[in-house]
Amino acid sequence: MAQVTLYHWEPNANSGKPMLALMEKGVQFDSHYIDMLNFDQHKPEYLAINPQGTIPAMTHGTRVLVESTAIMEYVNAEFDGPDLMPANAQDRWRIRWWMKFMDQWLAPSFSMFGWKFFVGPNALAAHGQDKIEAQIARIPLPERQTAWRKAVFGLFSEAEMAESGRRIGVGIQMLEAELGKREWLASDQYSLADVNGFNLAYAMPLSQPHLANDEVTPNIMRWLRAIYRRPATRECWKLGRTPMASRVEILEQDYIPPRDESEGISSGVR
Ligand SMILES: N[C@@H](CCC(=O)N[C@@H](CS)C(=O)NCC(=O)O)C(=O)O
Repeated sequence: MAQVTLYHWEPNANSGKPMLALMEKGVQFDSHYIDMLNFDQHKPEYLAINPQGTIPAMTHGTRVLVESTAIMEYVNAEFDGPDLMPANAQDRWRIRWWMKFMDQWLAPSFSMFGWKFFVGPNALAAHGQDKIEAQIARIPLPERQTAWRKAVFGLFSEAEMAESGRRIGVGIQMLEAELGKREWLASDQYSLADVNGFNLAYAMPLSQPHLANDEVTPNIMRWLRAIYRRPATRECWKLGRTPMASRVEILEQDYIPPRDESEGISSGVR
């Protein structure tokens, strides 16, 4: 079989999605850790793989694949192992509906909190202002330059943060309602929608403790714990290198109580 290499950061969010799909399918792959806070994603070696300078990317033989959700679909279709897209057309529609909702609506909102409270301050502390300016100038995509500037220099507006907070609240309610209908998010079997959703939402009990806990979102908590317990998920988290990897351990607790609204938002990293 042609060699598979996954270029990824921590095993969460966009990097975690293809990683967990590969692990669930039992595909052997080379893990190539890209240290996002060290700007590895903008270095020539990686730009030769993905000229856009974003992670993740995957190579399979001579094929180069980008876009985390599209990579997951490739992995599911290309390799043996459990099918993560059921045959039923309505289930497939629902899986793709949820993946689109999470990618376009929910993930950018979570991301804004993570970049404001973790990525920006940590990168600034590690590199200093002058070096960061030079790093940002090397970023190929203008929209990623803007995201970095806002994160590093604290330029996300109050209105942007409030809108992201609103979207997260709505998204959590929608997830809770959907998971009240069935065991898994989008079909009666574990699917790519669950892989996608877990990587986005696993830290919610830490980052939004007042919105996601055993009192107000019991279905979300059941679902997160079920995915956390899967052997494939455990294998993914072994590839983490920062303290983020230990945040997922909150799901080892059998009960997570409601907490104050002001608690936790600084942990919402992705
Ligand atoms: N839509 C893309 C988004 C890729 C993306 O923007 N990834 C972020 C990390 S989650 C990234 O590469 N950030 C690094 C940077 O902007 O320098 C996907 O799903 O793969």
